[in-house]
Amino acid sequence: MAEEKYTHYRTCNLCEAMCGVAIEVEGEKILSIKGDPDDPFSQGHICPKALGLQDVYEDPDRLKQPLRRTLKGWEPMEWEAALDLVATKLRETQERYGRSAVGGYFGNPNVHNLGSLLVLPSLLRTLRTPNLFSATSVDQLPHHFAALEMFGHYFRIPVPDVDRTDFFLILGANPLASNGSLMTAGGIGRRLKAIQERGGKIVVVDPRRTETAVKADRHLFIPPGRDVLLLLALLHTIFEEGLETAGELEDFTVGMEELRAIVSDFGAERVSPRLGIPAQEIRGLARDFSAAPTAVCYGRMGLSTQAFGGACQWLCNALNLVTGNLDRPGGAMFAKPAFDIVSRERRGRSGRWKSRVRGLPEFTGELPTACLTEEIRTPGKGQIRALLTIAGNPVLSTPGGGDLDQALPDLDFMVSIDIYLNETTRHADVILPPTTGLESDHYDVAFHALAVRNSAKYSSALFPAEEGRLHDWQIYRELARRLSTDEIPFDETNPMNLATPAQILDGGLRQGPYGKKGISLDLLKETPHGVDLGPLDPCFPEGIFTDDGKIHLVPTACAADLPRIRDLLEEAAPSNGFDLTLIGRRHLASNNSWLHNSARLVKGPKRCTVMMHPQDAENRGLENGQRVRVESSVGRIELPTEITENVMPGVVSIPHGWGHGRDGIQLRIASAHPGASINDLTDPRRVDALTGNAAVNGVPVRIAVGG
Ligand SMILES: Nc1nc2c(c(=O)[nH]1)N[C@H]1C(S)=C(S)[C@@H](COP(=O)(O)OP(=O)(O)OC[C@H]3O[C@@H](n4cnc5c(=O)[nH]c(N)nc54)[C@H](O)[C@@H]3O)O[C@H]1N2
Ligand SMILES: Nc1nc2c(c(=O)[nH]1)N[C@H]1C(S)=C(S)[C@@H](COP(=O)(O)OP(=O)(O)OC[C@H]3O[C@@H](n4cnc5c(=O)[nH]c(N)nc54)[C@H](O)[C@@H]3O)O[C@H]1N2
Ligand code: SF4
Ligand SMILES: [Mo]
Repeated sequence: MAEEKYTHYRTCNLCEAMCGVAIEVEGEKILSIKGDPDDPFSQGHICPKALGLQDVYEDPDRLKQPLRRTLKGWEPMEWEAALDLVATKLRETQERYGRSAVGGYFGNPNVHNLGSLLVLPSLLRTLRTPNLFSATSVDQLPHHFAALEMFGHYFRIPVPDVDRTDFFLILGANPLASNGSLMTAGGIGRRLKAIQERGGKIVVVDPRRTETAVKADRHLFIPPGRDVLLLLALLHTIFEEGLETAGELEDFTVGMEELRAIVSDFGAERVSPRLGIPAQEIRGLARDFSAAPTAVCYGRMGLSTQAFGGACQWLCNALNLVTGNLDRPGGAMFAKPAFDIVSRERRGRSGRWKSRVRGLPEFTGELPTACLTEEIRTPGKGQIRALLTIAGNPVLSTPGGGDLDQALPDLDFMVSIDIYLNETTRHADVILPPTTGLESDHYDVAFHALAVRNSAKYSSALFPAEEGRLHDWQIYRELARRLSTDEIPFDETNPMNLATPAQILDGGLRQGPYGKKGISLDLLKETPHGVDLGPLDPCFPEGIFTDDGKIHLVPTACAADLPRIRDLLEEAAPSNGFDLTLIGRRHLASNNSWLHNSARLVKGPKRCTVMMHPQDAENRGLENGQRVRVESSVGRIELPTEITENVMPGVVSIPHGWGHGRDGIQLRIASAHPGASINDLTDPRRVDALTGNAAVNGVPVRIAVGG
């Protein structure tokens, strides 16, 4: 008898875009994955990665049972024994060496996972260690920093109101490859096209002519790491020409005069030679931005993962504010999610402690990941001796990953909660594999809060967890229970310690801003395509969470970064023969380091190449496709060239997330497409001094012929 065919609707949780997918299923077999045209948010858009939902689910290399590393190799374990062992080792380490001796690193997929967002904090509370790290500080920490300093809450992050803007200034983001980031906007291509169709303009500033730059009305090349000068010069023109206006926020803003004084040093004529952009062009851009009926400046990865990340995000916000574009339709706005994570009680904190070795600052309970390796390697009180990684691949994703690869075997104990045995988890003593993707209930707790339109959507698991499998959140609970002490007990009678993520979500939805209007888990279950909750609304002054209720246009910490910024005005000495500057890039079909084990997603021309300008290639006598060695102050890798006018002279670009095929890993498809890891070249000492965020872009490198 033929099995029943049906269509399952859910949100793809692979990137931030929250696309609705329609999955056609027959029995236990997936027949197709398509965009869901009835999803009010994404309206049918998907990208090739959506197929990854199926490929990861069906991947024979995906782990399904706990593994323990022994002298004879990896051996399967029963869950009870594995959880007991992990808890015992972590507890023993802390009893012997103190709480700091257990470190944690949490990767990107946690933010795309309901169970992790709602339940992981309770496990971390039982560990109570100052040594927690995550992908945040290799990514968007500067956005959180600017949000906390200026608006009083680390998650009060403005998102560009793309659907209503008339002028979209994009710096260091490539949404046509990334599908948008800190700008959840399923179908960003359609939304960008609509700006142009209604007579608006898109300007892209990027050292590479990206997929997005090609479609823009204007693209400006900029040397990596100098955007802060451009932003200051744009503000300079605005003040000099009397174009500034805080609009409705005037009464709630402090620092306008201070900002005017700060930017006075950064006229377009002065910064122009450092940017290679004519002064007239800079002034014209400032005037166009101010004159547009609505405009928004948006800076992403290329602006935050560089040496001036914090200053850049501060100044993007400032530019939006002084042109009257903050918190108004068509400008930079704030989402109002049904499950609201932005509360006065949890505004976020910074600088409460510093990293032991280098003194980098804490931010909302975490230290910058750029100092993880040295905290493992440097002996003394507080050294990390046991490590817990969850959904992270820091060997490929964090600066100086090559060094971390060498340091992990020095740990007394390592446990990884991950679905694969990969470049990082191969060093673990125990791997605990949770269910994933299609086996889990899903709701985007984080990304609804960063979306360009308010909506709510719940996805039930498509397939039930197989017998004997645990969800991530069940693993956290089991570990927390076992780690509980008299000092930090895990209270088994506390309803929050018993509730499922779905129950916690339901409580939050009912208490949330649309609870009274009937939004609850039951309602969302009855609405499988999701519920539209309308365009973004202004939320200030109520949404300003600073102590004095004012927006701080010039936070003290940011002003203190100015001497470093002024140094950028002077020509720096070339660094030891490293005559090129390295930046990263993303490809539509990759997802950081972990979708390369899907045959459908890795097929096609080699992606892990070093892009360089024809002039730079000619000067070095290099040909297209030739294998070269790229060297930095910390490492060297080999990979083929890709000669193209799409990168500016003096700049080379390498994608991150490659470097597979290492010993002891069973990722059959990824191993056949190894590539090399850009993070063997990035230097963990290069951080944004203001926030501690890793500066993985703008790395000085040189190129030699390979072999
Ligand atoms: N040079 C350079 N470096 C970069 C970047 C760059 O642009 N350039 N980008 C940075 C950015 S933005 C980010 S976010 C980081 C990402 O850094 P990481 O998060 O450390 O790296 P990922 O490659 O996303 O690794 C995700 C891990 O999660 C596992 N995983 C997937 N799904 C699940 C699940 O459901 N549960 C569990 N437990 N595990 C799961 C995968 O197997 C993989 O091991 O990389 C950063 N590194
Ligand atoms: N297909 C795909 N989609 C993804 C991911 C993926 O790996 N693959 N990763 C997801 C994640 S974790 C994130 S955080 C987002 C990131 O989303 P985006 O921020 O859009 O990511 P990128 O494509 O890395 O874009 C960064 C751009 O900055 C440019 N750049 C580098 N240095 C500088 C600089 O100094 N100044 C300026 N102005 N530009 C610079 C680069 O050339 C690049 O075009 O993407 C998400 N979506
Ligand atoms: S754009 Fe992102 S959310 Fe949409 S289908 Fe692709 S990976 Fe999934
Ligand atoms: Mo990211």
